[in-house]
Amino acid sequence: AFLENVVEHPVFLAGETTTRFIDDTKELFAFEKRQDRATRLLTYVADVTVNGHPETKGRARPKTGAPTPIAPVFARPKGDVRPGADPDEGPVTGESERPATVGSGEGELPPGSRQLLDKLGPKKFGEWMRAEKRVLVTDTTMRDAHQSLLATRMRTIDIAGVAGSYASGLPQLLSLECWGGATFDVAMRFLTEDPWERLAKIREGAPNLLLQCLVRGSNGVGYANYPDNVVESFIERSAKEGMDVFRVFDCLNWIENMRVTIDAVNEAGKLCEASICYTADMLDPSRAKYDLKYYVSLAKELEKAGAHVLCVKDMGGLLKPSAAGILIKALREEIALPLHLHTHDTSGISAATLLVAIEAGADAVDAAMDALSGMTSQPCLGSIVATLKNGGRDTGLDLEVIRAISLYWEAARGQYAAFESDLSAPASEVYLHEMPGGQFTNLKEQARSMGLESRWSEVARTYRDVNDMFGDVVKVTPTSKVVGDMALVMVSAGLTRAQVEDPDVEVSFPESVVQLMKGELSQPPGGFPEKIQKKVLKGEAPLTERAGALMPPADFDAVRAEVEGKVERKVSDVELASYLMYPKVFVEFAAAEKKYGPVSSLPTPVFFYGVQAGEEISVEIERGKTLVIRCVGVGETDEEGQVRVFFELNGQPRVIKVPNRS
Ligand code: BTN
Ligand code: 3PY
Ligand code: ZN
Repeated sequence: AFLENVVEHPVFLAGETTTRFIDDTKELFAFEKRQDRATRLLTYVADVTVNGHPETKGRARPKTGAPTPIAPVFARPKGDVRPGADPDEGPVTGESERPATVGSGEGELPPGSRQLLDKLGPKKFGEWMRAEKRVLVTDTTMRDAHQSLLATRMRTIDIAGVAGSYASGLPQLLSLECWGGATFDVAMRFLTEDPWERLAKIREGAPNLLLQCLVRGSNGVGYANYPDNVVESFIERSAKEGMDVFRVFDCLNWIENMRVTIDAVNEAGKLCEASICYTADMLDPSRAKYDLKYYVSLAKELEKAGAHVLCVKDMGGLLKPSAAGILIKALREEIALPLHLHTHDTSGISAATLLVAIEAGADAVDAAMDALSGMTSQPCLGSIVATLKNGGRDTGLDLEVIRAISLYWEAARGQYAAFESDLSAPASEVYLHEMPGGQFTNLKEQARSMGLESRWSEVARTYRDVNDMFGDVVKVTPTSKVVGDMALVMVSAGLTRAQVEDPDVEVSFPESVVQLMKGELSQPPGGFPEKIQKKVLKGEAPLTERAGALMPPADFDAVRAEVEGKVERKVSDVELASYLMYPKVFVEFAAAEKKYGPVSSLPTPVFFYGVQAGEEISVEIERGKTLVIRCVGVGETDEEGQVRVFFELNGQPRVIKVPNRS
């Protein structure tokens, strides 16, 4: 095993070994871990085969015979010698042979937005965006689309598996939104995956496209403020690992809560896209606090704060076409930054919003690949591109490529039937509750699990009541989660807004509501309504300053020692970053990873449902290292409650015993 480690080591392979190679290369001694990986993976496959996956239990199953997603390969400059690139043989996945760099040479990827950012730097890149005639397009499929349609459950193998197709087929894209938001937490918590591994794999597949992530200002990729140096180090680390564009927002549009992040993105030399979150209805005089002046003044402040791009982030899909036209036109006149519009199609009208915004001068728009677009997700990318084709603002994107990539996503989506919502039509109800797209399906699910399924319209109405009771707030993670938590408590306890506000009615508020009212997430201009805040905080004084600024900075060495104690091994810098964001989730993820090995490399149907007797799968656990796993049979449960699962691993018989927990 030691020799195997030596001859397979990249330094050895590159012929760059020195006399200190063996002494200095500690991973050469990691054979115990290497040998174990296959056994651990077999243990997982056996377990999920016998017990199922907790996340899919009792839920819809993918259709039998659902197709496997196969990433399309597009014609490249000649000289493409990747195995399987023969067009007569149909599409193949050839990611492993992808060149690590782009350039104009034969067989290499066409240069894209990433090369342009490298060349121009972030400030000039922003100027380029603003001067560009084409409508620039960000594809959100890898982040917001599955966050909004499939509860963020899309796995790395399905996401990164198509990155190379984008790189070769759609080099005109502005960016791939593929990371941050809820993906960070969900990857570890529900998918037993390392979010940093996802980033690395997408980065490798698409070295010519900008990668974009979503950051909740001082709430990082979490649900409340972190110490400033934790947010700073998170941004710095993400940039080092390959992130290019940071879309930064605050859940109450409080710019003080965004500055640390904006500064860190600038410090890292990356593109800072600061957001104004759109809420209410700009044209409704009864909610005058969110009028045109409000948004324009936020935009001006963000421009001053160091943004390179301004994002109009319509997380609820509340921006109506008429308002979009007025807003974009005004922003174009009042600030010099390029404008990037993000919306959701919950109402069914978002394509009209995009088109009016484009008419009014929007520089860039977000859309999702057809198969993952619409409803609570983004507008349909292919249709937007087709609509703009041959006009003055043609996106330059290839519709045939879009169709091929969308077919991939259609097949990928088919594997996640367990996470589909029952939403089957657009809903103007969104103008009542104003829930963000990413929350809508989740809250519906939460309501169902509490037995409130048949009372959804009450939940929606109550959600709005909570909004009004909290002072008519911006609703986006994490504030949206708080409003949702409160609404569910009220509906299930049969409490009205008047009762909740009544000092004489005893209410047990969810912890998230207490945190919100204390000011641990963010603060609205002028504070929260005093009456409800007093009742929630039971006399405790709320914060008047930014929560993150009051926290002592994390002592990174001490935190590292702490996590290494918990997981009983050294941790890498990215693992430390994960722990700083999600201490408990990371430790549990590390334990699951230790027990089950690299489960992220399992095909999705196997990850969620295991294998059947007679089935054979191949699993690439690292580049060029593939395990062939065949399930020979599954035994009966013995007196001790154990089940034997019989495998062949690369042709060798193996028996794995797992407890029957079902
Ligand atoms: C974790 O602890 O974070 C991940 C838990 C994974 C549990 C696995 S999933 C397949 C199998 N079925 C179960 O019920 N448990 C294991
Ligand atoms: C998130 O914060 O995850 C969002 O998608 C907000 O829109
Ligand atoms: Zn969104």
